[in-house]
Amino acid sequence: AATRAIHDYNVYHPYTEIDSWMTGILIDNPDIVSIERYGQTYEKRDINLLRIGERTGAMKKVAWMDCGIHAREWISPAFCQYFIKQILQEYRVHGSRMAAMMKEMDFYVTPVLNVDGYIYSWLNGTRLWRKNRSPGTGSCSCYGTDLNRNFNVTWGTIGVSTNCCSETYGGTAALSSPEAASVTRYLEQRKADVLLFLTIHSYGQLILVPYGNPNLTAPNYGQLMKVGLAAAAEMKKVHGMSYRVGTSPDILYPNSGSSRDWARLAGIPYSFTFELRDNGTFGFELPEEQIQPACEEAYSGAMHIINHVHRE
Ligand code: ING
Ligand code: ZN
Repeated sequence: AATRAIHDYNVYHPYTEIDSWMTGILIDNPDIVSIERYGQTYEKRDINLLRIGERTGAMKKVAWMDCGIHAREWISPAFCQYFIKQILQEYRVHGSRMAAMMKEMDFYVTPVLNVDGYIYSWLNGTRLWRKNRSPGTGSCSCYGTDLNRNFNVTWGTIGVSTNCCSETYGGTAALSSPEAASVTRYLEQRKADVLLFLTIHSYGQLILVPYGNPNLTAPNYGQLMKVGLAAAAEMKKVHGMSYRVGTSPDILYPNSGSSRDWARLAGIPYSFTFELRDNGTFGFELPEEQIQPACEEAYSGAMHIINHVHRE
């Protein structure tokens, strides 16, 4: 531990640094943290999550969070790092709410889901890469499937492209990407215990609820909106920033094949997409000075939702 550099949460990190940070978190918190490799990317890199919670021996509820499904949204992996640091710090405070919560609930956090894409976005000239890094098929020579259009929920129907050069190319079939397939396979096994699915994107300052397909309505839509609006109110208190709440067709445009929609359809009761800062001034290239305030407000929104689902 003495030789390990202090991790700076206020800068963006290349994947190798996030990977060693994960190991460091494990070494520093072996009593409540484990690392689970639940899949591989197209380029055969491991997809890892950190499981965080007290080992009680009893059945526990699960809150899922994934970051970095879209490569260029760098504030998203930065938020997962901040989130993990923060919940560990709060857990160590004797008698804290987090200490009590971690007896009943585990956090499963994937700091970077689209590992290949994230690494590619750090190379020269490809900062704004979004998709994964699978090559096109047949006569199409562009790279990448949009992982957030590749899940098995009204796949390929709306707000998605069949052109493999498009930023929203949905892939050759539902779950044609190993990344979306890994998340699906993993959660199908334990979805009965998963209360919350929270997937982190940028930008736009939104809290999106299911469904992206306007023909579907979540049975608990009213409850999702109520909790989402309350989370947005908490977020506004932190630095005065406004986050809009709703389905993507209500707020922007419809889409299909997103992980949020799949999670709700699979039976996970609470499923949200966070679109973090900003509103377009810097867009995906959010300056590092804004990492901390963006994470602070997102944390208060996420914790509002987590406290709610934990009380349910
Ligand atoms: N946005 C998400 C996307 O997959 C989304 C979610 C969908 C927002 C449709 C609005 C409308 O496109 C980003 N930023 O990735
Ligand atoms: Zn995104």
